[in-house]
Amino acid sequence: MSSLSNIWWWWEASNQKDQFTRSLLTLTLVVLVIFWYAWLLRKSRNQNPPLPPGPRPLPLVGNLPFLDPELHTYFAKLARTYGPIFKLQLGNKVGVIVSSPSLAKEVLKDKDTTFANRDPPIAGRVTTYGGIDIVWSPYGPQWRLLRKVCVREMLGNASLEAVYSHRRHEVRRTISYIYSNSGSPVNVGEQTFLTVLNLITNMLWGGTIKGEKQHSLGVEFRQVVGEMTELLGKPNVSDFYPSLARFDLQGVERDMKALFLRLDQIFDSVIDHRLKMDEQGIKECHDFLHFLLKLKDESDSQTPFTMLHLKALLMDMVVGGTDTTTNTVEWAMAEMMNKQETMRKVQEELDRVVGGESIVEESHLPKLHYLAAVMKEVLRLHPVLPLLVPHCPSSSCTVGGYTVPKGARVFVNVWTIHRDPSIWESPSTFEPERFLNDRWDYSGNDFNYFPFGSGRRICAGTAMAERTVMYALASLLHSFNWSLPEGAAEVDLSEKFGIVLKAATPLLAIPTSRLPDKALYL
Ligand code: HEM
Ligand SMILES: *[C@@H]1O[C@H](CO)[C@@H](O)[C@H](O)[C@H]1NC(C)=O
Ligand SMILES: *[C@@H]1O[C@H](CO)[C@@H](O)[C@H](O)[C@H]1NC(C)=O
Ligand SMILES: CC(=O)N[C@H]1CO[C@H](CO)[C@@H](O)[C@@H]1O
Repeated sequence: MSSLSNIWWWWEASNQKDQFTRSLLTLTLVVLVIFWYAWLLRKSRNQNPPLPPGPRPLPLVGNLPFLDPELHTYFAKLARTYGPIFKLQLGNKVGVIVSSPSLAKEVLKDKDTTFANRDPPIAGRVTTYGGIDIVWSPYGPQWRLLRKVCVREMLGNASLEAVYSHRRHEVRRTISYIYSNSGSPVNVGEQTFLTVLNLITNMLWGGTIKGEKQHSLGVEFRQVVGEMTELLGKPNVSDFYPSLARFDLQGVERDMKALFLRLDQIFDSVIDHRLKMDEQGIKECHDFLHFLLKLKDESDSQTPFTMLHLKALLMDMVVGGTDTTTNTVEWAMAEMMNKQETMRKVQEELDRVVGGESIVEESHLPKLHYLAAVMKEVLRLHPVLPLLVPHCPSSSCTVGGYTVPKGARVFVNVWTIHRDPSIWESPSTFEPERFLNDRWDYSGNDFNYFPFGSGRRICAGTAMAERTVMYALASLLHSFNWSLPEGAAEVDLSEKFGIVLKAATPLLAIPTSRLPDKALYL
């Protein structure tokens, strides 16, 4: 007590009474401090419910040093140790990884409104004019407007139907190109990417760019989009230490900006060209760009739609639509190269439904049940967004009995769920037959199978993805037999994680024509 009494050094004790009061005050203070401390302890212990379990973080860096770039398999491994919900301390941010159907349902359905938010990484913000697009906008009226515009004017059934001729034109052009290369190896991913890109840009701005220029633009796009999705998937210091972001230590912002500027210039030149065409009264193109420009001119200030919003939407369609579709087609072809009997069954179905004397049309697609099962099985084994797009709760809430703090980055590991042996029989075998019974769909109602996500943030392009993947696969397999180059015994099916899951080795396969009438290839 004597050393504690020293805190009263400024209160000169001149008599006994003063000394007594002083001791009494000291005692009261000590008791108060003890109570306060006990209260704090109780509060922290009662931090109810607690945060999810997880590997012990190091001071300052947390679990970052141990992060494996193949995030989906790394997360799957940790889930085996820590359970279906676990936490990683990623610098200043908390990452929460969910890997069971019931917890996925809690996040994407029961607490959908809370989790329908995003925390855009630097790379995402740079490429989308500050995160003002559909993918990265927070849940709210702005996001709703953008999403509605895209679904109604471009990605819905009716609009898709209206521009079938564009898709047909591009797919036929690719088939004819592959035909002219019969017998030599074709890079399946590259050809598909060019087709899908042309198909999407055609839907976006019609025939504004044509011919030779279109091809060189396509090659450039593929490179830029590929690099972008790779950067988007890479964990980066600036994201985990927002206070360090302005130093851009790894140069992500710089690299991404350079890529972004190349696309931005392309958009600018297309828009310029269109505005000039409109001025000169050259024929009106009723495409998506036309609609967006009109929307911009009529925009009210409550939920604004500016030139930047317009370009951000173009970016979403180009970046979100191409790599995803392409990789699904490439995975399907790769899996079938290793399982010829599946490929033969698809071709038999095509011969039955389409026949050998005509070409595949989109109207055939609803009758191709076996091919649909192949696509579903590919999306099960290789969901192109294996962790969806990270969600971010707008307030702290409870999931699976644990607290998920506001602002956490929530990854739903759909890849793990799609390979869970308690749900799927021999989960790592490619077996389209399991989807023949029509029990599974990907509308987001089933939390055992949701390659497009679920809830408010479910993929906006599902209808288009489905059509494009089916149409491309049907045309490739109806027109050609495919074999591996001399010396290649099997296709390497290992995966490489960006934000998009790609084949680690690009698929090269040799086409030979299988339709007797050469006119069907022109
Ligand atoms: C096989 C092809 C595709 C797959 C597997 C796929 C899957 C997904 C997934 C898993 C999400 C995230 C859902 C979530 O956050 O929980 C997503 C979001 C999105 N996708 Fe797709 N997608 C595909 C193709 C497309 C296409 C072709 C387009 C458009 C042209 C598109 C546009 C979008 C957009 C705009 C979002 C953001 C939605 C939002 O945040 O509100 N996707 N997609
Ligand atoms: C769009 O078409 C697909 C099949 O062609 C159908 O299953 C789906 O219900 C349609 N969606 C709407 C909104 O009409
Ligand atoms: C295509 O492959 C199948 C099965 O391998 C074979 O029976 C058929 O003759 C091939 N078609 C042509 C035109 O080579
Ligand atoms: C954790 C990490 O280092 N992530 C990546 C950040 O971005 C650069 C590229 O700009 C990558 O090389 C790093 O691997």
